Amino acid sequence: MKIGIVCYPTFGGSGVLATELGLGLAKKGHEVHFITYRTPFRLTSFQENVFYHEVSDLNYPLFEYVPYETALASKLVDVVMHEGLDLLHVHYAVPHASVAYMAKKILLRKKGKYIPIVTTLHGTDITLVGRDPAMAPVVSFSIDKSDGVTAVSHALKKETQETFELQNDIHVIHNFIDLNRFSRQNKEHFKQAIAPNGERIFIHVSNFRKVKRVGDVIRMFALVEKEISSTLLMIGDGPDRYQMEALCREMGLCDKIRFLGKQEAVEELLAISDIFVMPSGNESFGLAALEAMACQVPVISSNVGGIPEVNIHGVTGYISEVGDIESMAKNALSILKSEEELTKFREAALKQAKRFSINNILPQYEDYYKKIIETKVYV
Ligand code: GMT
Repeated sequence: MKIGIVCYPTFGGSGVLATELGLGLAKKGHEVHFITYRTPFRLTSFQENVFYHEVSDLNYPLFEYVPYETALASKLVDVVMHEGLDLLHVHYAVPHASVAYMAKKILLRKKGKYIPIVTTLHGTDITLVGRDPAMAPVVSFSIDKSDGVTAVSHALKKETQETFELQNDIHVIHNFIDLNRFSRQNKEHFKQAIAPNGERIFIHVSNFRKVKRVGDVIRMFALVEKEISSTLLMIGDGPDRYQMEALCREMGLCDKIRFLGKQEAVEELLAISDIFVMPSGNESFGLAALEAMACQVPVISSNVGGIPEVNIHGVTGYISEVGDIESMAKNALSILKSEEELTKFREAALKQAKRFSINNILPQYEDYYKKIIETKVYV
């Protein structure tokens, strides 16, 4: 198949998943065209069957904001026509679903070309941004006008159906992981540098937005640290980082907490970690938690959205109510009470991660594409 992929090229989970999906499809012989405003950050090297089309940034003194949607829709028309695409798969509904619908209509009317659209809902495109009255009418309309809609968890499917009155069905395809890349490698020298006195290593990876409740990571860590000598690695960057660094200073934890910023090889940091912390206020799946589990790191998380579909309470880690840092700290300590207990959780985390292996999930997308292409409904 010739597949066009539209996504955000940044560090967010939807962009990561879209890029890994495209690369995985290309490896299986499909031709994949990424269409976005910057090279997706995991698209690091040349790969056969992979093409990248940059959406031009048409700046004009009149514009306070460059009309990206118009430029993207025009680019989609161009790429679909000239590359002969069979399907467009757009990741994150806002604004990609409505832009794809616009391109589809133009192609049909002007060129007589039918292009099916699959929209994947990732989370905040529904739970935060999409449901906002400023966006909702367009988001719900364009989801309904997609030929196929997938959601990354059952929880997100349910929430989408509760939020909008949709006619369209939603098919659940979970996030996936490449177990060749995300595995527990031996990085003992690295561990020595970070935890020279055998401290336990906690890790948090996110884009430091409000929804991630990064302050809860620090506060729960402060409770744990009173009991067990530990260090905390903070990976990623975003709007809350300044505030979080200030919180560490206020709490006198600067020597225990390291802010490492955005990291490409996050698997190397996961490989030396003992506990992954994800206290999010909203999380449709929790790809970062899955990456940790694949590296045999048990997860201490909140219980929102799709997290319980990934992190099994008492088996791969623990889940607590949002904001309950006492429970999170208690759970972390219970995993770390002995080496045997930690090993038990590590093994279970890996076993669970294997369920979400790219080898199991990618064929679900291929089957879904085939079904959508065959259905050809002129909506
Ligand atoms: O909020 C983020 O972490 C980024 C966001 C995105 O769309 O880029 O991630 C969402 O999509 C991921 C991939 O499907 C999911 O694993 C994350 O759970 C989801 N984030 C939220 O729902 C907050």
